[in-house]
Amino acid sequence: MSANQPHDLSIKLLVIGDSGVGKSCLLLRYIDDTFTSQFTSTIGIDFKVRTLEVDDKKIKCQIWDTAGQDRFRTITNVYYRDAQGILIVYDVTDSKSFEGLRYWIKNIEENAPDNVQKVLVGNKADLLDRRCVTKEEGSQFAEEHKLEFYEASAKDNFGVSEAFLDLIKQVKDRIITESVPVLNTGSGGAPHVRLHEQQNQQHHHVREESITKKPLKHQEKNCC
Ligand SMILES: Nc1nc2c(ncn2[C@@H]2O[C@H](COP(=O)(O)OP(=O)(O)OP(=O)(O)O)[C@@H](O)[C@H]2O)c(=O)[nH]1
Ligand SMILES: [Mg+2]
Repeated sequence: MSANQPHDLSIKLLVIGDSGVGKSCLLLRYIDDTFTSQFTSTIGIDFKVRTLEVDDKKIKCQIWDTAGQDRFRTITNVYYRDAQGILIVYDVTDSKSFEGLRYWIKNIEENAPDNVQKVLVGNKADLLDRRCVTKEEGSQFAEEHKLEFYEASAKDNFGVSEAFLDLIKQVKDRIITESVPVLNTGSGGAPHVRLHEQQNQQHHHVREESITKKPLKHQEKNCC
């Protein structure tokens, strides 16, 4: 499905974690189904768009790929504000990136909306002989912080679409069940999403009207 197709919901996701854990590669795998072993550290911030259908809803996902390097942290902090879902990534072969998770969780608490959805990803799980963070450690951290957890490999392509899809579903379900203010105040992402939903409801309403007109015409035809 192309990114420019009409959609029911438009959501913003953020990918965060230390430099080199594979954030850009996970996104590249999810959007373009490709992988590169070259390390081109992200400068500032980048984003990609994917539109997909989940439970009969067409969802346009704008996914922001942040730079893990310390020098960009002030820039990336700004993007938390509009995020409805966050993918937090560490590298299972790098214990420092696992320890760094505490920093990222704190950063979310300080900068992101309270109701932001989160998923934890332990990437590079293909590197069996270099692993130094066990699956149990990852899973325990996730449990402590009430996060869904996936081990993944952008390289060997496992766990990637599962993690993104889980996050997208969580965001979609929250938007649909939660009562979000209808007016776009210009400050956050959620009202924007609500606006899209509203437009879509109007669209449905128009369609309903055209359906109800049909039997009327039919009756008129019959009676004359
Ligand atoms: N073996 C293996 N290597 C990976 C995987 N994902 C990423 N890499 C490699 O890890 C390095 C860093 O990947 P990036 O995606 O650029 O890392 P990043 O988190 O975006 O880094 P910053 O942009 O600096 O924050 C690259 O050399 C990738 O090829 C994976 O699943 N398995
Ligand atoms: Mg990157």
